[in-house]
Amino acid sequence: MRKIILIGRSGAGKTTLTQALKGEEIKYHKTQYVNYFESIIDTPGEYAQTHELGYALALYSYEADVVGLLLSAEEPYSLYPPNITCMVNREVVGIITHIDSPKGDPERAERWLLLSGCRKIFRVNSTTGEGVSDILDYLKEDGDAPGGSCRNGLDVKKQNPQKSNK
Ligand SMILES: Nc1nc2c(ncn2[C@@H]2O[C@H](COP(=O)(O)OP(=O)(O)OP(=O)(O)O)[C@@H](O)[C@H]2O)c(=O)[nH]1
Ligand SMILES: [Mg+2]
Repeated sequence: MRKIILIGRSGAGKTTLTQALKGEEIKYHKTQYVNYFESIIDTPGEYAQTHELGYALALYSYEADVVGLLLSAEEPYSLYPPNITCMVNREVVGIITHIDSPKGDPERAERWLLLSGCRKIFRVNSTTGEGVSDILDYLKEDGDAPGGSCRNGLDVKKQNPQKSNK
């Protein structure tokens, strides 16, 4: 399983998505510091919203294989400047959350993320799990078992035990 770092403003849904990817019960928890799991790095929204703290995100991105920029479908404005993805030498994907919200506009969020430089964009409702398996499939590497989740922060069971975890 490739490791993904989840970045986005407070309330974008990083922790909820983390729980959904890990197959855990969805339970609100305010992120106070960077939570580092085997395959997921969940960051506090304030790090993305505060210039000085943003440097920490740049450093943590080097610990990941993929950077996930979250944007709620409800957000009228994007936190991400145009072409921000070129700032890191990692794959950067866009993740639209709250796609179930009646106030939301996933198409608008997609336009913001494309403008930021994201080539691949996922749409999720983390509370029901809709779209979450697409992200899991994307993160999977050769040798990872089909289906499953990043249970308890551990990788999905490997079919090939010789292959080391990332
Ligand atoms: N309807 C719906 N609610 C969501 C979705 N994702 C997250 N939420 C809700 O949005 C709220 C904030 O979600 P969090 O996952 O805590 O947001 P966060 O990005 O981790 O926020 P910080 O920890 O403050 O950075 C919670 O009440 C979630 O239940 C979604 O896709 N759909
Ligand atoms: Mg959080």
